[in-house]
Amino acid sequence: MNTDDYSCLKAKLQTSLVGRELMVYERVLSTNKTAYDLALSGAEDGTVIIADSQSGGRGRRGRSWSSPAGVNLYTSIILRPDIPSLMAPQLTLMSAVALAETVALLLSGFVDIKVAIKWPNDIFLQDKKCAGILTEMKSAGRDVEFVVIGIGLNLNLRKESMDTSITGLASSLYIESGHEFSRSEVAQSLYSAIENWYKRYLDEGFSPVREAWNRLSGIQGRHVRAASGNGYETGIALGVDEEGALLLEGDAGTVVRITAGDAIFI
Ligand code: BT5
Repeated sequence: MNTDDYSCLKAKLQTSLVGRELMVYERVLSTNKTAYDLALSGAEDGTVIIADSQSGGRGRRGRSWSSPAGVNLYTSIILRPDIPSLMAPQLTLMSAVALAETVALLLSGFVDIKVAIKWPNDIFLQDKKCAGILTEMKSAGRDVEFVVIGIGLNLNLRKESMDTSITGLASSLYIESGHEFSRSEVAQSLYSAIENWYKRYLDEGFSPVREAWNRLSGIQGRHVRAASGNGYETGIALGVDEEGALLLEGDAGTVVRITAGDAIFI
């Protein structure tokens, strides 16, 4: 399996923005890096990069993303929204909602399994991670010049070929459902979902994204420990606020806003 998987994708896309420019590579260091470089040289809003494999797939904070060939989806989308840079994290939450809904729809015909978003950007199936999002941004003054939304989704990855560093932590749609998915069809659904949510976000603002994220995360009311600055904050999660920060209510009733880092249920 190689880039041929994606040979008909362009013709089948049902989007008007996301994927109107589509570049498919056999192997890159990181689709986010390729997309970022292309955006710097003026690539247009909605440009999409896909790779069959990545030699240096990136996670957040210097972590890596295991990216073997032939089985998973690795894609980055360039968006040029007219919003302040401070609001850019909302696009990560928007993408997580689109991704979670896509995964739920794909699995719905095969298994009855809960798809959950884990703060801020992981998609979990049965307590194992099947997808992650890395958003990178360039600002122009106080506004966004462009963002690159990078998505890694484990599709047909088998347990026995999983990188040892993620065995026990990771899953794939195949592992959970016993069904193989067409990468091209999954990409097509994902780009439609992202485009629909993106248009809604630009028209209606963050509120509908926030409502969907809170519902899909199941985080509200849970006891959470979240990284904050150099330490940790613990509290009951109230959900994400209007700007996309996670709100935790501590024992003394004070509410803390978490804008980055990881969170775990305790
Ligand atoms: C993420 O980071 O979850 C963001 C991952 C984004 C990957 C995409 S692929 C296309 C685009 N191009 C890139 O170079 N990146 C993006 P983070 O929350 O930091 O999680 C990273 C952690 O997830 C690692 O430290 C591992 O524990 C785990 N992990 C690594 N590879 C994985 C995989 N394939 N499936 C599940 N978990 C994985």
